[in-house]
Amino acid sequence: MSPAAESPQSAGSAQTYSLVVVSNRLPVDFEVADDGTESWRTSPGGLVTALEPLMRSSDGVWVGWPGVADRTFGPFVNDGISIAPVRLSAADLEDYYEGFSNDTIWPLYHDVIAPPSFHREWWEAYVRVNRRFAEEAAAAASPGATVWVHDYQLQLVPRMLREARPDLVIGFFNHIPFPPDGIYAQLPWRKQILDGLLGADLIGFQRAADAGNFSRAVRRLYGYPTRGVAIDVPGHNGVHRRVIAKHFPISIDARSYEELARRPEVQERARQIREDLGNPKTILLGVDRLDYTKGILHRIKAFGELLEDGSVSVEDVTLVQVASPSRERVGPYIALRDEIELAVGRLNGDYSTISHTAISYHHHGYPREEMVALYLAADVMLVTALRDGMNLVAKEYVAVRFDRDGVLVLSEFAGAADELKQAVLINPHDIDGLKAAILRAIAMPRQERLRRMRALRRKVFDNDVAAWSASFLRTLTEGAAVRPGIPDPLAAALRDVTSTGTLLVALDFDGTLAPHVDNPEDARAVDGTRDAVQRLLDQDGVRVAFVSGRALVSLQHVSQPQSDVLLTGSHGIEVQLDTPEIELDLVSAELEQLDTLAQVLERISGGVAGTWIERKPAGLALHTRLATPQAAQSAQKQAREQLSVLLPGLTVREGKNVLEFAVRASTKGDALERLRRHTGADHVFYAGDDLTDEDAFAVLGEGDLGLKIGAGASLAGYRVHGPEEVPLVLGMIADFRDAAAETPPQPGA
Ligand code: GDG
Repeated sequence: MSPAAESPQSAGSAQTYSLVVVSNRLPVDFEVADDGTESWRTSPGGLVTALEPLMRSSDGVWVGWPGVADRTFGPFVNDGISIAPVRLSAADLEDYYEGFSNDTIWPLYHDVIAPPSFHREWWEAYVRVNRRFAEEAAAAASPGATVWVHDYQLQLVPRMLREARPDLVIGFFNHIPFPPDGIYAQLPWRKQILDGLLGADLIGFQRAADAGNFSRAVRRLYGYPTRGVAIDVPGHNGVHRRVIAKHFPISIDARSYEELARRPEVQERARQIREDLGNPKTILLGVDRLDYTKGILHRIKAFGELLEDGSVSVEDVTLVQVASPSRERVGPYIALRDEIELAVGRLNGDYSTISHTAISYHHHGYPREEMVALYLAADVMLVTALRDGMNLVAKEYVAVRFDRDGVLVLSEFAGAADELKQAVLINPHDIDGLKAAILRAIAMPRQERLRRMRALRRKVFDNDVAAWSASFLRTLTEGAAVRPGIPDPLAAALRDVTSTGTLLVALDFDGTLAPHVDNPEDARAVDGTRDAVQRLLDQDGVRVAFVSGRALVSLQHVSQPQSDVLLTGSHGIEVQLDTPEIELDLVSAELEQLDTLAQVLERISGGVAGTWIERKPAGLALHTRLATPQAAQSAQKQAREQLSVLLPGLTVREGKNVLEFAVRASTKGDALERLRRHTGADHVFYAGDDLTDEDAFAVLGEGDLGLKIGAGASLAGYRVHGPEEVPLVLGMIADFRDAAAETPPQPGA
């Protein structure tokens, strides 16, 4: 696409989004061709692939730097993804990116393989640029939005964001290792960085050891209590905020790699590569960014010694090394390139023949197809990192090998070693051990190769990048702490929206007015709810409704509503709107479907402990709250599969530990629309806690207000901690209306 028009002001977008991803680089690069043509090029990485569907479907935006200095771009949409570019000057790049990020944090976090440089002006640039990213993210986030910040360049953003926007749910993922305390403690700004990260609700790491290192640093430098993955951070008002620090090993889009590998032209290219190399018996392959963490020199040394002592010959074995250009203006990288190229040159000078090259060395970036062809051609993949957060190359090699052949030699210092245990694991510092591992890989019998690769592939395909991002976001939005009390922005919005005009106050019951309990019939609203509802019922121009997924008789039983509360049950299939009777209509075909549904679910539930059936007027619910997670999953899967064949027209709805099937499609959104028509309200206030309440939030418009109870991704504009806050909120609405009624209208208002 063509570039968005440059805007003279800040790139901050007026539009806001419920999901904001923040990373140093955007998933698109700004490019200027030789003829001066400007364009945006998508740079497809695992992260984009993982987040793309989510970004498209869930109203998301990506905030980051577009890869060119000193240019200001307005927000734009590329390939269905909203983009909010952050401007960086050439000086920012030098000090914040090349300096503090890549020459202070990167070497420090990778076990000081190279000595980190500490410069105060770099730190100042890091703070300044992090603030810019935080401001852009805050401007792009809608009320209560989820913000996911990525990587070591942006460690101060979570705290800055929290201060600017306490309503946000904030996650951070660190793609590189987090060092042990003895090393971390060298950082002059060690406390500021920890504080920056602790602004997040969830901090994700690649390995359990990284999360442990982080928690220990927090304990030692701040003395905050930590238990397991939880860290209790003292807040201003004496209330602790719980932060979770946990490992979420990143992965790749394994299927897309296999799909590429299966293409005939890619396989043909793999054959061609082998032929061009002189048909050696064994191709060894290394693919890395040219970086001192990757152990490229150790690999070359081991291979050189194998040639020298005659264990392998250049006719039989070739090492292909792709070292893609990286951070070419950072001092240690310039020196490393010289060292590697000197070593490669020496070795080739000593051992190559006219027909066979010892090391086929390439300092280029290649298209992904070429990388996949190289993986396919390689008999042995060498991943010899001295320290690596994960190492995606290892996983890509495994994903590509649909023939189940090939041997992965993997450093135990790469995060991937935690999962890929069937690789040949090595310590790259132990050159003799590395040589022995290479020889073992070259000679490994086919049966053993297939057995290992099969197990490796299962790991990589079961835990792909979609599973990774889903698991991170689930933990973030379900587990993230929402503080008790009424946030100021909510109070202000309540005043704006609810104090005048006719108002419908529609409330979900379970999880909103009443805490969730094991036995649904025991659910009761928290103290103070009844009085607060009564105050609203006594107001002029206010109607109150309960909106529930429960059957209406059950809702009546547990909520014991005052007689003028409007009721809708079974997601709007049953209503009682100023009538003595419950209204419901089902045709005979629907009644028959209901019978079949009951038979199927009873059979499944009978076989799975901890599950039970709840009958509803137009459907049935399969509850799994008391089952083990595996049993719950299996029961739900059976129900979905069997019913999708027997009764394909059913409406299926998933809630917390419950799967509901209905013969009549209706949602809480339908219920709310009906209530709005019935009451003719100017404004609607809706509060709910569950996935099914999202349908109601979805039908709210301008002049309405949605309140999500508890954590979790939501379309609602505001959230509170739990049912305890709801009577307070209802009381505030009554207060605001009382106050508005007492204040005479202002002239001209
Ligand atoms: C950081 C962490 C963590 C490389 N050369 C070419 C090319 N690549 C691709 C590879 C792979 C990616 O770049 C490199 O990922 P790695 O994981 O191996 O390493 P880092 O770049 O250091 O990444 C690391 C990762 O973040 C994710 O969290 O695993 O530990 O250091 O996908 O295939 N791709 C193409 N041409 C090349 O020449 N197309």
